[in-house]
Amino acid sequence: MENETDRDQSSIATVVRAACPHDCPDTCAMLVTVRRDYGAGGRRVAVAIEGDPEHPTTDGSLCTKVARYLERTYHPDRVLTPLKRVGPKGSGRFERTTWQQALDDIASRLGRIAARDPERIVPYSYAGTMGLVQGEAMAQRLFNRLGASRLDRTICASAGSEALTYTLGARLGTDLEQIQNSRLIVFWGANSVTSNLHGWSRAQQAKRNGARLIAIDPYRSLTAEKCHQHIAPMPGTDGALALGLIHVLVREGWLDRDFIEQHTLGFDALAQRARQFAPDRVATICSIQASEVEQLAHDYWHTRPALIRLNYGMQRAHGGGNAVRAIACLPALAGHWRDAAGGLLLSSSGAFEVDEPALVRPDLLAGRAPRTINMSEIGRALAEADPPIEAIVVYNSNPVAVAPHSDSVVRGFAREDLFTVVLEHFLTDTADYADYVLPATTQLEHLDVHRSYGHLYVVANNPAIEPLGEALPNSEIFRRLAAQMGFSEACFRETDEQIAAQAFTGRATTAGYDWNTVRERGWWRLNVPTPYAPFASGHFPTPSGRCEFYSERLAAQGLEPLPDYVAPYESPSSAPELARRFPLAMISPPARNYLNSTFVNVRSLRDAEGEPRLEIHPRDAAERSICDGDRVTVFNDRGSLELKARVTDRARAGVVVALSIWWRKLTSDGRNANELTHQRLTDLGRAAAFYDCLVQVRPAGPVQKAQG
Ligand SMILES: Nc1nc2c(c(=O)[nH]1)N[C@H]1C(S)=C(S)[C@@H](COP(=O)(O)OP(=O)(O)OC[C@H]3O[C@@H](n4cnc5c(=O)[nH]c(N)nc54)[C@H](O)[C@@H]3O)O[C@H]1N2
Ligand SMILES: Nc1nc2c(c(=O)[nH]1)N[C@H]1C(S)=C(S)[C@@H](COP(=O)(O)OP(=O)(O)OC[C@H]3O[C@@H](n4cnc5c(=O)[nH]c(N)nc54)[C@H](O)[C@@H]3O)O[C@H]1N2
Ligand SMILES: [Mo]
Repeated sequence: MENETDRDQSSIATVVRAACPHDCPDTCAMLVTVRRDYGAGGRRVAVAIEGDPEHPTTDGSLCTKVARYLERTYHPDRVLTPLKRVGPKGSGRFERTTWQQALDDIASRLGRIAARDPERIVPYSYAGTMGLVQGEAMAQRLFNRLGASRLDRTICASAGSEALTYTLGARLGTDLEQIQNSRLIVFWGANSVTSNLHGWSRAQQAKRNGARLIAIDPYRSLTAEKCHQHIAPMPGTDGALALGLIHVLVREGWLDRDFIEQHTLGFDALAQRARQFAPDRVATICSIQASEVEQLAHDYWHTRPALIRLNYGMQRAHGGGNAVRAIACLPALAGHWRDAAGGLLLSSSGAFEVDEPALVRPDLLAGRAPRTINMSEIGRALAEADPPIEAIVVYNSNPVAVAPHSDSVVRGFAREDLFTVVLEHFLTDTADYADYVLPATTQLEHLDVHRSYGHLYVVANNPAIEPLGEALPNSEIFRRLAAQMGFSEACFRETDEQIAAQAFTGRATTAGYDWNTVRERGWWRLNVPTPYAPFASGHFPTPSGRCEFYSERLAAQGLEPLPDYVAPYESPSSAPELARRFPLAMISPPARNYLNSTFVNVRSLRDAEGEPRLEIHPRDAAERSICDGDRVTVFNDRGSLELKARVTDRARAGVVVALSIWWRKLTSDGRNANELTHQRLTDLGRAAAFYDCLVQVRPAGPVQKAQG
């Protein structure tokens, strides 16, 4: 691959095929240009990064964040040696230590706890990398072997995922590569300009071809502002809106009766349920116009192909699961699955037949069934779990910044009797509470293989450079820890190559998967037809083989079997007393230049984002004597934080928007939006309800003091 004959040149360029590791539906194929630096002992140096122009969905472009991946990798603040705590928890004071000392101590501490009760050890991880090798493989093997508590990974998508599974049978949807052929695209709780750029560019193509674009979002997001129409319901009311649309479709007979007859279950019951959701009532619940409901139903029936680009932003409220269920009924009712460019896309990850047992080896549990800790309730679990949590091992996540109800999360991580190990690139808000920080490699320094939740390609990641400093891949850290703990099973000696080679089952959609071919080529389209129209002729992978409006499986659990409207925990109708004191609904969706809390410490991106702000509608601002640029205090019974007000009608009246997720330690008051969020869970999927949060706002600082 490399031509190194000309040693007179200080460096010779080669191109390495890589994958973007981040939690985003686009999972881009990347090309990393590498030179050998003979001045530095011949080490490889990454000098450029770009999107693979040949990969159909990446199409040669990266987002602004990942275009800065070199700045992140070579960041002067990278943790490059193991660190041991010397200051109080949270102070971020560490001294350098050796791998041997760190692994010795960690293994003996975990070993002593495990000898008494392994469930007192808890892993905490999410999607810092989406890779199947550096994600859960070696890590879960170790935790399964130990018999540690299991982690319910609910912080993002589980309400919507379970809703799809109950309704459609799996996380499947429209092929992203068809979006440009749609005539109507509804962005429902989806800020694609920010969170799905490569889907958005196809939507723009559709727009140029005459398609109509509609956004459903309480906030005029970067996406909503570019759509032809913007419907702005109150957060957490989407279930009512969807049932209102079903009401109109049924009332008008705008129904694909053949599709309903052949491929759905429970139509009569659903129609009956929808009768309760006349547009007038829906308008009141959502705080929109009844005519918006009527018009949207009309357009949805009369325009074909019609695609709903649903995204996870709308399921972060109490009723998020039921809302996704109601919305997922729409394409079957109107027959839009018949068109490859119609239907609905929330996730495509179910199309990848990942060989979970080979990767995470549940057999190592040897019949034990350890308890499960819900990651969205980590604050409460660290305080109340019985038996108590004595050790937590964090990797691929930054819970102190991203988990709800910071006050309880911080108190939990501050426990002096908690033994905390954090595998990280940087001293994040969470790493500051660690007893040991272990330096992890970035995507340029390790090997991995990726599926996607937006497109239908496996993407390979070849290491572009050697690990910086003493950093090691997650897989290698867990491998060494397993060896140190004396675990001799052969799976703990498997190489990253061997894990990548076993990642998929090699049956059905992944038949023909061959790691060596994929790593050379960079990416590989699943063994599915082109275009892929998963439900064009039914074949829903539910127990009945139909799109289940009515779900026996939900009924069997004593849950509501039909989609219903479940009001937010915190809203004027469901909590009137609370809403009197805290009348504004706060949402905190991702800022464009960050990826959750990743990239917040990259200077150029933080400069682009400015400072933490609260967007507030002019009417709500005027009522509180708040002017644009003022510092404001945002508060509820859980806490308060200070932000800079931006008075703008981007936030609809009654809603305030704090784009996120800031590092607490990089804000003026050391807090972020999760100071105000709570740990109550969604109706399905046991997920966090970040956007179900009432607050009050007042001018901050001297003004407030002067008023007494
Ligand atoms: N640049 C960037 N891209 C990202 C991320 C990032 O942090 N930054 N995060 C990644 C991750 S982990 C995820 S899960 C996805 C998230 O991406 P999306 O699924 O698009 O979700 P959000 O950005 O949370 O919310 C999308 C939109 O939903 C709106 N919204 C909030 N509440 C409601 C509601 O109740 N109803 C409706 N209809 N709309 C609502 C928000 O105002 C927002 O504009 O993006 C991924 N991509
Ligand atoms: N208020 C509010 N809170 C939210 C959200 C919101 O919209 N509003 N969004 C929620 C959502 S959708 C999500 S998905 C979660 C995201 O929560 P997390 O999954 O915790 O995501 P990040 O904050 O990006 O943190 C990932 C961390 O993993 C590290 N990392 C990356 N790659 C590697 C690696 O290879 N090895 C190791 N050891 N570490 C690595 C990064 O440096 C980073 O610090 O946050 C949730 N929290
Ligand atoms: Mo997420």
